[in-house]
Amino acid sequence: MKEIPVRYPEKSSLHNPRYEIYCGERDNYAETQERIERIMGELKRCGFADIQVSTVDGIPWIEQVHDADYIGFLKKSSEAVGTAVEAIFPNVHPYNSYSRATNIVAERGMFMYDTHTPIVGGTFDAAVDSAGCAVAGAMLLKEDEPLVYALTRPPGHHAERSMMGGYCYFNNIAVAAEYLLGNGAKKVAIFDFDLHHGNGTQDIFYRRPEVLFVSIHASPKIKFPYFSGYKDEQGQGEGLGYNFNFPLPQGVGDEEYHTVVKEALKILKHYNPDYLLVSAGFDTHEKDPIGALKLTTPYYRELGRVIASLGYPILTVQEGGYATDVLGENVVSYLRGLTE
Ligand code: Q9C
Ligand code: ZN
Repeated sequence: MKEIPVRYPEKSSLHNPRYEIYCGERDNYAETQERIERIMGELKRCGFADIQVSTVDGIPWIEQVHDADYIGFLKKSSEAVGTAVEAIFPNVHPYNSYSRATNIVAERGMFMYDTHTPIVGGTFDAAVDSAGCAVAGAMLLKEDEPLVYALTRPPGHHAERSMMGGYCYFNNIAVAAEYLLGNGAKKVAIFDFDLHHGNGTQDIFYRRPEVLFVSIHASPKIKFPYFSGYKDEQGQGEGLGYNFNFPLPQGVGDEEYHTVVKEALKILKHYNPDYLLVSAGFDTHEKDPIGALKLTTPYYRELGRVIASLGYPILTVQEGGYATDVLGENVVSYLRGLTE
C-alpha cells in the first residue's frame, strides 16, 4: 500500500480546557488531546502513514481568512488567561442592532457564539499551529502529492470569519483553501462529512463561486450549530448555487447515508475542482457520545474509496469525532479507502 503523507501540529496539547458549559451546567470538554494521540497511535500501527510534524506558520494565511480584530481578540484573551481566570467564556451577546463592543465582556459576546469553545492560555498558539498544519498539507498537494492528511487540532469548520464556536477558533480548511487559491488554483471544492454542519466554512465562502461547499450533517433541528445547515442555504450573490447542505434525521445508518454521499459526489464532480479538500469528522460513528448517526467503522473505508474515485488531489483535514476508543480505527479505515 502506498504511503500517505500525514502532518500534525506540535502545539495542539497547549489547548486543554477542562470543561465547557451546556445549558448552564459544566460538561467535560469533549475535544481532547487524547483524540489526536489515539489517531496518531493507530496511524503508527497501520504502517502506511508517513508522519511528520508541521513547521508552517499559519498566521499569513489565517490573516487572509479571519478579520484582524478577531485574531487580535483571541491572542489578547489567550495571554490574559491564567492570571485571573482558568478559562474565558462569553456572557452577553449583541442584540437587536446594538453591536458596538467597547468593553472586554462585550467583545467576548461579539467574537464567541457559544459556551462550548472556551479560551485558555494555550488556545491562540495551538489554533495558529493547527491552521499552519492544514497549510502544510495544502503545500504538499501543490507539490503534486495526490492524497494528504492533516491531523489538525483544534478543529476548524465551525469558526466563521469573526466568530469562534463548536470547539473551533481558526477555520483550518478555509485557510488551506485560501492558500491554494493564492497559489494558482482557480476552483477548490470542500466536502464536509463531520456530523455537524460546517457553518464556519459556509460563512467564509458563501458569496464566492471559486469555492464550492458541500456538507452532509445531522439536521440543525436536532444538532449543533442549530441555526444553520438547512437545504435552502445555497449561497449568495456570485456564490449563489455553490453551497449545498444535506441535513439528515436522527439515526441514519451506512446504507441510507451512502445514497446521500453519492448525491454529494455528483455535485463535486460536476464542479470539477482543481483540488478537493475534505473536512473529516468521525462523530457520525454509531458510538459517538455526542453523535446522532449510526455509521460503522468499515463504512469509512467505503467512503474514502468513493471520494478518491473522483480522481482529484485530496487534502483531508481532521474535524470532530469523540468516540476516542474507536477514533483511530475510523480514521485509518477512511485513509485506507482513500488509497485503494
Ligand atoms: N457537551 C465539532 O465536531 N456541542 N464540533 C457539544 C456536548 C458542541 C462539535 C454538546 C458540538 C461542537 C468540530
Ligand atoms: Zn462535529
